[in-house]
Amino acid sequence: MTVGIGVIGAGMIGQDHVRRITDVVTGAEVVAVADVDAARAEEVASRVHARALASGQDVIDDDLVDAVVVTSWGPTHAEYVLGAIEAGKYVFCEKPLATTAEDCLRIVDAEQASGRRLVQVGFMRRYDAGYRAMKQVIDSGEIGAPLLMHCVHRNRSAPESYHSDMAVQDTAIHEIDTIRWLLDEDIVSAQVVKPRRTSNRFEHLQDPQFMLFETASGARVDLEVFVNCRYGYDIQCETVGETGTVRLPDPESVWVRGAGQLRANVVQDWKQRFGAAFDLEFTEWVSSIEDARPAGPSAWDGYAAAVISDATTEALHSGHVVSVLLKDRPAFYG
Ligand code: NAD
Ligand code: ISE
Repeated sequence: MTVGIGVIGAGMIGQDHVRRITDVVTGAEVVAVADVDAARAEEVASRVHARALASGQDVIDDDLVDAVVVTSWGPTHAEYVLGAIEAGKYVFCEKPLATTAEDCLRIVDAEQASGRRLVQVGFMRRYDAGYRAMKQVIDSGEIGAPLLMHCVHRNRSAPESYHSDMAVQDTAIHEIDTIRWLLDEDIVSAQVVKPRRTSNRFEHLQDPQFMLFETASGARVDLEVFVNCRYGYDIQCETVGETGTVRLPDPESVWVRGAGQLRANVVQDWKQRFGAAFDLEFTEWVSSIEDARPAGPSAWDGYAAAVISDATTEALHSGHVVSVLLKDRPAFYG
């Protein structure tokens, strides 16, 4: 069986996923593409001999489309995910699932009403080899109960359109999901500390930010978000347990000795850093559709991340520790 995929949103990551589905993943083919920029949709569709359709809804309704990939701007995600559920089609949605917790809940409710797991959220770190190895160590009990986690999320630079709330909504949302998944528990409170700001930023931006999370068991997580670090794309994570620690490896790079120096390169963007994770994410997603057994990050994970993100945004503005108030997880989500 070949899974026919329709892509809504042919921008930076949409194009990368179109290439990936075509060149890397077996058992799937891009059959339709839509973008509000019709010329862009046409161009991207033509690269893979797919059809450019007039709207996202046309992609959802198309008979050749078995599954939908949503890679348009965040505020448009909810409409397309709800449309795909309504049509009874599997849908992979890049983060965020929706830009409000209310919209995430509407998706969770609609999916439950449909009676089947149809939605997967693009939290690709769960597919990164380093994070997977870290989870294995934590789950094995080898380092004892996790007590602390230290995380770093650095981007080389952020455009003028990037504002202070995006440090959590767009950037730290990856760690929010990763913390929940690695520790297998929810985050119960958030706090944001504002350090001295880098001069390499647009005036309106608070950068860096220092976030502190507390989990249900009392473990504490600190996260530095620094989106104008200038030197590269740098993701770090160390979990400290009662009897040991486990740390994410740096991406593979050769060591160069010369001119009196010993150096290794730093990757420059998320495409390079998580390319292999994205490949595996799509490979496993397509297999899960073939087997009709969805297993990746769920709509519930998207909802939880949105609620935690809202609490963290409130913490940024208030300067207070803000509690996270999640609804009870329905049995539907295991
Ligand atoms: P982008 O601006 O490059 O692309 C978005 C595309 O969506 C544009 O071509 C735009 O014309 C199109 N679009 C906007 N509204 C639309 C609509 N209503 N219907 C159809 N098309 C529409 O943005 P991007 O960087 O590709 O990001 C897209 C999404 O992917 C965002 O939600 C972003 O957060 C997410 N993203 C995830 C990662 C990751 O690491 N997982 C990395 C980058 C982006
Ligand atoms: C971007 O949207 C991503 O998802 C990247 O992984 C993250 O590092 C970046 O800060 C976001 O803007």
